[in-house]
Amino acid sequence: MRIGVIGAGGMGSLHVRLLASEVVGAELVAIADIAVERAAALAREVGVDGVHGDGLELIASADVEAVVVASSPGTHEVLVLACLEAGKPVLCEKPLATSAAAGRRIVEAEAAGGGRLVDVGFMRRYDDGYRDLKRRLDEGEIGDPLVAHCVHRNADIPPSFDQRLALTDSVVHEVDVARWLLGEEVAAVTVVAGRPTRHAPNGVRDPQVVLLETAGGVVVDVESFVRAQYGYDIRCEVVGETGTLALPVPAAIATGFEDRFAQAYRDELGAWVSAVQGGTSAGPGAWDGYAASVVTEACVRSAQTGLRSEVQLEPDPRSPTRQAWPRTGP
Ligand code: ISE
Repeated sequence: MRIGVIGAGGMGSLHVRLLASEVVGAELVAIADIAVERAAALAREVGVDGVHGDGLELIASADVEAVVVASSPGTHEVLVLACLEAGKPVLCEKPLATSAAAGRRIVEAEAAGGGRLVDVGFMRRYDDGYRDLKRRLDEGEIGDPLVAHCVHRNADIPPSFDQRLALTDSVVHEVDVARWLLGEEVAAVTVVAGRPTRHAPNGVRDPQVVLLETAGGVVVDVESFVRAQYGYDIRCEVVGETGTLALPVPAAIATGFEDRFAQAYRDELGAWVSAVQGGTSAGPGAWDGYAASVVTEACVRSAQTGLRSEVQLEPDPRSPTRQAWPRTGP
């Protein structure tokens, strides 16, 4: 499958290097970046001929059959909508869009087109540890889930990171994990911040704890700590009626998400290519990206007000009669 990647920064480079050498069925044919010289340098590195300074030009190229969007989140909506207009499958890095309204526009545009074309880069669904946890949960090993405890610690984050990004770009992973593991939508959120670290980025309440309440009553607490200094530490435990399940404890603390989730990123791309080639869909789609954006917007509101914030999802246009929640699966 001839693939173009939009974005030659950190995430785009990660996808380019995997697609160029480790993903069966993928033929990388083009790279785009607004800093075209950055796209050209990456293209030279992996031996790709197609170089563009405009993602829309890459999408329009007849040589590109499918697109990975890994540019800045503010560009995602226009690029994903262009892929839908062109009828080209797209894997869009999280978050799908920078607002719930933008995510909704993508959901509606895809529904209007009649087919599934959008996948979203919630790659933890491809991590072996999370997949094993979900399998055992679904098999009923611990009875009904009641509570979950999540830890999401970054050693450090870019200076541009602000309070909103801590929720919409970082905690958004646990929002998707909660929806996917539990098969339910999130109905309400509460953000609580205690003593900040002296290393906190400007205006970021770091660490902070996010309480997610699912439509079925499960409470998920998420510790978000974006300047933890010591390493990249991801934990997840689900407590059920008869026991508990947790991610395996890694032998060593990772330095960053690229190494902690190297297998997940590779398998995410492989599953996407295989699904598109087979005419099916693999993982999290536009609805999951939209739902996560609605939840993280509620988190931003709760962080501002200090109050519990309810989540209001509009009905799924693909299945108007289906309740927005509880839903099972993506
Ligand atoms: C980053 O964008 C990612 O997606 C990482 O998986 C996450 O751990 C990090 O907090 C985000 O900033």
